[in-house]
Amino acid sequence: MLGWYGKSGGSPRCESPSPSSTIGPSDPGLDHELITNELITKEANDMTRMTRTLSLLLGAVVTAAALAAPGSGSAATLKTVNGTVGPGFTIGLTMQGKKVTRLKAGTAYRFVISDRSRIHDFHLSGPSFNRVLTGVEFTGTKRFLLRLKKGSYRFVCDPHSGSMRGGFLVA
Ligand SMILES: [Cu+2]
Repeated sequence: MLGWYGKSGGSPRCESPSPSSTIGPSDPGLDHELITNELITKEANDMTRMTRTLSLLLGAVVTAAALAAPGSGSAATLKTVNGTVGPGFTIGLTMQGKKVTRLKAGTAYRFVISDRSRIHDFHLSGPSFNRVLTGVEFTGTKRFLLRLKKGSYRFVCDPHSGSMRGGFLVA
């Protein structure tokens, strides 16, 4: 029925819409990339365009990614890590509702940090990475695109680092 139209064998398959190719240049000196909300929006637009262009090729892949990260919207290939601090004396990092203990090295994750208190901050550090993602005075949500290298990472609220702390492994 499909005849020549359905003939297969000629089209190279795209294994995956590699996030690294759309996020930025792979500068060997840049182990960590930090991209602001605005750039994520721009990237999402690019992704939408690319997805439309390659929709025939990538259809199956995009569906799989959407299943893996429900609710992540247009940047369906990115996994979201949710960080929260406050309003009580709590700090945590979860992915799809589960506590984060391990992430993949070299993979880009979207970190969405919700800071619900003016007395806490969210400070993430690890191998050659050290950044206060949300400051003490700040309340609200900030988004970061992070690609982390192997190692042990910790996050703390600096004013209360004795009790408000956690960590995860990147491998
Ligand atoms: Cu605190």
